[in-house]
Amino acid sequence: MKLLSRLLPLTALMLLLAGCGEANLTALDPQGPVAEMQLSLIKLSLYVMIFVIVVVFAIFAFVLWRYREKPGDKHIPKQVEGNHTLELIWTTVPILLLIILAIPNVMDTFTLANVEADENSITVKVTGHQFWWEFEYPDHDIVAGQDMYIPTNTKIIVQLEAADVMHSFWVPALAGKQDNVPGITNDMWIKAENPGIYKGKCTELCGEAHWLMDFKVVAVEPEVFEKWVANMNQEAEPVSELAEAGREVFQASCIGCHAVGGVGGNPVMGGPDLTNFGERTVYAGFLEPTDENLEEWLRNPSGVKPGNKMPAFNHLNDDDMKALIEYMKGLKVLD
Ligand code: HEC
Ligand SMILES: [Cu+2]
Repeated sequence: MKLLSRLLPLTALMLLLAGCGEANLTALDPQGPVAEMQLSLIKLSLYVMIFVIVVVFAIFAFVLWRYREKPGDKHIPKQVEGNHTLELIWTTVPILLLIILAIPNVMDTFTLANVEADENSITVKVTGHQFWWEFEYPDHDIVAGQDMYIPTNTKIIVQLEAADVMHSFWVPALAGKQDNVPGITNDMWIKAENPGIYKGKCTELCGEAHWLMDFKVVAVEPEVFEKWVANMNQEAEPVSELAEAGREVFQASCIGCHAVGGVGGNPVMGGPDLTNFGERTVYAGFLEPTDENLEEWLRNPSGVKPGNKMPAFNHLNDDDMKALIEYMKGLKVLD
């Protein structure tokens, strides 16, 4: 009963922590060959460790029981020094286990380090900024913000860089972490088997809003990717008169920092490319995509995401704000 009362809170805690996992934000449900390789290495190491623990504890328990003190038996056991057979066993078995671990580890390390291009691979330069992500496609002359679009079943060569401080690129369903370091390019590759939206996080403490520096890898069929590429260098037509008016506000206040359709932006103090902003599933990396959230973001960005570098536009009147929001929601490239 006492044991049970101790185990219950522990079980409750475990269930609670299990609930912390977000869909897609797990390395245990791999969605591509890189994550699959890494998970199989994790599993292999785990099995080897479990084997060692079970064997050691079994021998330990047996010896405790077999050589326990027996009532009345006061004689000193036979004193032995060294045992060749035992020594041979406990030297060879660990060596064998290490070889079992080493072979797939070394093989996979080479496979994972191979960032050589193949005939249909695509290169994406990923730059971490405080506190957002930039995805540049040098072969296609495209820059995208926050959402990294990739075609399915295609090798994506990822070149990691940082604009300010260190960040770290992690899309658990597709691959393990790799750092973005200022002045250095770190290479890795990923591949997604199925279309889907895979969540990513910055995993290097990079400042106040580090924990909100989320992004998405959006894997789409190759035909959809072609369409995306073709449309990312042009601005969507405003859908209404209101959006047209919003476009003017945008041209006057925002274009100097945010590019749309390849025009505008600022490499030093600018923010994410907004060409396909209307297709974001979250705003600024983490906000539910509602008009209210967008307005709150525009009026008081650092109240929503502490320490970020976007200036507040609280001076915009209600009409301009409404028009601007209408325009921004219409910035789409896929429909
Ligand atoms: C001085 C440069 C600057 C100006 C001017 C500016 N922004 Fe930004 N903006 C940023 C930066 C930097 C970020 C990234 C903030 C972050 O998430 O850390 C950003 C982020 C955003 C985002 C979130 C983007 C996303 O991909 O989810 C939106 C929306 C946005 N800005 C809209 C606007 C609008 C509309 C205007 C004009 C009214 C504007 N910005 C003016 C710098 C600027
Ligand atoms: Cu970061």
